[in-house]
Amino acid sequence: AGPAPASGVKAGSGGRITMGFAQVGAESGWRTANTKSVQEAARKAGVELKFSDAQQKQENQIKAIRTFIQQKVDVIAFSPVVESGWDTVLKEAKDAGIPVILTDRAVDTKDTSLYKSFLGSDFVKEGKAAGEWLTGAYAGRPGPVDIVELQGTTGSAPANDRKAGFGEAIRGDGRFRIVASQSGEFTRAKGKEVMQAFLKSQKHIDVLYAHNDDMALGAIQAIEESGKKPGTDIKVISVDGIKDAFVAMTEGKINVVVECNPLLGDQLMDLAKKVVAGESVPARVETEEGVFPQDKAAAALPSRKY
Ligand code: GYE
Repeated sequence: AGPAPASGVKAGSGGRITMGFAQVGAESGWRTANTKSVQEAARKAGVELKFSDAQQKQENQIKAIRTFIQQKVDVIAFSPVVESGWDTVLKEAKDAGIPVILTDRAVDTKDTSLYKSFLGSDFVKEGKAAGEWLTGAYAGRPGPVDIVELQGTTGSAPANDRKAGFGEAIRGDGRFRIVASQSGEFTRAKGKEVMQAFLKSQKHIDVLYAHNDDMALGAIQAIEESGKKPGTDIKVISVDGIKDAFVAMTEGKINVVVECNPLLGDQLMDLAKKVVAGESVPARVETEEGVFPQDKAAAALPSRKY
């Protein structure tokens, strides 16, 4: 016997609610932690989870959502791989009377009635925090400061917003110039490959800004293989805060990590139960996160949960 269903929850199968969850993929350490969090939270909350992995392809996510609609799940949650192109399938879910919760990444639809809530981070704020760390680190020092940027998945909310927030933070100061910027698709392999290309094409690089830790870790390999010291010869700024990045910080190879919390499972299950019960929920639920410069890494490492 599983846990008793929350009162007022629609009886899908024996009182349990069924959630269809369309995940982006398994591209990063962040994503792996996020998937685990959602699966464990569903088990704890007595929610029957239908889980689908889209392998970073929007068409696969749309297919998964259509399957969930056919299966008449009680609620659909998904982390949209890119921001645009969701109106049709979200309309289909709405017409079928199935509530949708966006987790982690946002969509750019103007019609906010197409989903009940968004649960995740403020990626613009993360990008800004990354940029502000940089302007602080170079306070009183001469320029120019040549930056290369490894962007996340093209068209994804975290790539768009982390770029925008960072740009905003450095814009007012002419010393900072982004000399090359390209997608590393949020993966280690691609992060390494693109960094190798940057190291060949750019005469001088002061700073690497990577939109996630996995790309930073891949890029660090490329920097080391080129005979340079990551963290010293090239400063490294990254986002997420996975354990491997904290280890790299303690080794002096990453200078700062802006945290992005993937452990959204419990909050998601709470929201899901409420929307299925017809209760009102906030349109946006934001997670709390910090900034970890290198000198805080060793103390923080043992308590990192992902
Ligand atoms: O930063 C990255 C992952 O959407 C916040 O996706 C998430 C991002 C995360 O692949 O590592």
